[in-house]
Amino acid sequence: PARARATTLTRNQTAARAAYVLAGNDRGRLTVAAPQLYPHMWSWDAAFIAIGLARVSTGRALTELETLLGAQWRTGMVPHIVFTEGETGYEPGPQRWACGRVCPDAPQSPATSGLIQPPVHGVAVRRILDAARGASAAERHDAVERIRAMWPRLLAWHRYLADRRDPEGRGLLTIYHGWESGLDDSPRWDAPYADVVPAPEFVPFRRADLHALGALGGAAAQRPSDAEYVKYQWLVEELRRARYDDATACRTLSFRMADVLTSALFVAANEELATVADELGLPGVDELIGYADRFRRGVLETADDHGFAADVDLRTGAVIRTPTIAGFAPLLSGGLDPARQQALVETLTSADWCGHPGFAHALPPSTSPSSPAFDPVRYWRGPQWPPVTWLLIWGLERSGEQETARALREAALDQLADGLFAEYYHPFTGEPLGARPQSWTAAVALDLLA
Ligand code: 2M8
Repeated sequence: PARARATTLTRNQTAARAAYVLAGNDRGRLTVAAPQLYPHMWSWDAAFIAIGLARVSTGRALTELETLLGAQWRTGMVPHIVFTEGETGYEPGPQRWACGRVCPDAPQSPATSGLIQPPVHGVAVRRILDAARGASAAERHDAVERIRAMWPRLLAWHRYLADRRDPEGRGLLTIYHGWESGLDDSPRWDAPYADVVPAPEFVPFRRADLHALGALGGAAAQRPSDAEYVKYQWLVEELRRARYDDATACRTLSFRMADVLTSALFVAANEELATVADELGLPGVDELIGYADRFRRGVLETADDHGFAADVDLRTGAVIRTPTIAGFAPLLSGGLDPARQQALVETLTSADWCGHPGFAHALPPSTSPSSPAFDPVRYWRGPQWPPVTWLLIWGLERSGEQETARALREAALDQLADGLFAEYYHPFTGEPLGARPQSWTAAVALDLLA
């Protein structure tokens, strides 16, 4: 495909347009992930959106998290989708999940999905508190009070993850569906998905995503395949049959992975929340630090000699070392010894990753271009994703890798200067792909530009 760079905005123009995009996707108490393709609230999108909104209004940023936590299940689970009432353009919709009907722990209203997503919310809370420091005394007071009020829900969320998603205490979080990883069709899930086989009587429902993206062209090549989608739908069916009960799910599901990237993000979120608790005199500091230590150990135990981390198939015991972005998890959890950290940063900037000489922007691709599974346009199988870039910049800064972080930040700002805020980008042509405008892309742009 031809290079699609139409405009290059100045940084002020980019920030102004990003704020405009978020305002356009604002539905009052929540921001839709993307107006056509994702007309609801998504859990980890909401956290990134809050990180961006914190640069505009800490109050509005907190509203985003309050809406999400308002849909929390009795178990402490924070659902991956909070459905907007009356929106029918997304499948699977609330009827398909039927959470409120089959599971006593699910809220009756709002309707939600029955899955999780990476727990980056604690990172957002920390950023909001930091942003409030520079705000007026009234805004700061309001932010502190609202963080106090949501604290029990944040702690319950982390407790749910530590207890029910790591029942054996190995320091890695279990996911029941590729959707839970946020990196839906990543090649790291190809092998486990081979064992996800829909029952012969299962009738797949019509996909809505291709239709929603239709007007942009090329949708089928940029989204997961039909074969993958049937498996995604079947896993939802399996979960519904398990009544979304964690103990049953652990026995019956045909997909059960220890997700190293989600686990590393959990480490970081625990550390961030522990500093918030410390600063505001809230309960749970030791508990949060305990979780951070346990899951950091879990993440690091999967790392090879170069610090590259791996997922574990909990059904077979197989270690999955596919070269995807998830391998860089230790840059988010921290704790690598200096030699392996240096090796991992060298891998990240090498020609197998950001440093590929053909790339339009030296940014992390979702899958290594040297992997046979790499596909430059298909979703999480190759394209560059701005929120993941943001996470790596943030992780590198926390790991003391300022120079690499700075280079990524500059490259990210160049990419975002097209002002389109696409869901993901073609690594070689710089072409925008997927939905646009995508809220989390605008949000990370706002934060990086602040
Ligand atoms: C994508 O996932 C949803 C399912 O959750 C979908 O394809 O329909 C992923 O990129 C996920 O990480 C993201 O949170 C969501 C909304 O942006 O879209």
